[in-house]
Amino acid sequence: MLTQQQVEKYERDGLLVLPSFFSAEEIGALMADMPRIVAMDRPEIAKSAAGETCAALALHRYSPPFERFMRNGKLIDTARQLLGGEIYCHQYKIVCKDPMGTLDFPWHQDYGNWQDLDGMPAPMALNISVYLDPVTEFNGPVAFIPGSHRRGRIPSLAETPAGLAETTTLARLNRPVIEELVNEFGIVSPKGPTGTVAIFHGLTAHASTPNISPWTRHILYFTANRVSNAIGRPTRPDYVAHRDFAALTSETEAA
Ligand SMILES: O=C(O)CCC(=O)C(=O)O
Repeated sequence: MLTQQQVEKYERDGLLVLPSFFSAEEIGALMADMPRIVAMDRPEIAKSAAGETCAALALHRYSPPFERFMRNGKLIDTARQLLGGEIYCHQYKIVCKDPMGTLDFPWHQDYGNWQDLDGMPAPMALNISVYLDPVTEFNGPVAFIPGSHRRGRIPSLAETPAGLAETTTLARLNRPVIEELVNEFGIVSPKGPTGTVAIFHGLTAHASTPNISPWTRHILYFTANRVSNAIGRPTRPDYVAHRDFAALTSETEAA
C-alpha cells in the first residue's frame, strides 16, 4: 500500500517515483526472457527502419514471465489505489533503447492517443513504468513536467516520431505550450537502479532523448485503466490498445 503522503504527491505532481520498488531478483526473472523476445518476428515487436527493436507490445501474449508479472499484487494494488477502483490493463509494453541508438520521444500526453485513437472516455488511467535496466542521465531517461496533468488535455499535433512505424503516432505538444509548462512547473528526469518505478498520470507531459550510452535502456510500461472507463472506439490493433476489460486480479487473489 502507498502511504497517504505518496498518494498526495502523485495527485499533486502526476508523478511518483519509488526507488527499488521491485527487487533485482524480480527484474532478473523478466530480463532473462529479453534475448528471446527481441529475436521474435511478430507484429507486437516494433522495429525501426534501422532495425533497432523499439518496443515489444502485449508481452503477456508470448512471454510467460511477463504474463505472470502482469498479475503481480504490488502492481495491481498500486494501480487500484491510485485510480480508486477495479482496473484492467490497457497497454503492456517495453520501450527498448539500444546502446547509442536513435530512438527518442517528443513531448506528449499519453491521454492524447488514448482519447483520440482508442476512445477512452476520461483521463482515469495511469502508467506504472518499471526500470528493467538502471536508468541514468546517459541512456535516455524519460523527462516529465510534474504538475502538468492539472492542465487537463492540451491540444496536440498527431505525429509519427522519426524512425518509428507509421502506426506509431504521438499527440505532440508544441514548443510554446512546453515553454509555458516548464516555466511554471520545471522538468525532472527520475534516474534509478533496476526495479525503480515511476508512476505517471495519463495527462502528465513527458518526452525522452536518445540513448547516448553504451548500455541498453529497457523500461516496462503497465498502463492501468479503470474498468468503468473502458475504451469505446478503438482504431489501433488489439495488441496496442487491449480489448480485455475484465478486472485484473493478482496471482495471490486467484489462488
Ligand atoms: O520510454 C521512453 O523513452 C518514452 C516512452 C513514451 O513516452 C511513451 O511510450 O509514451
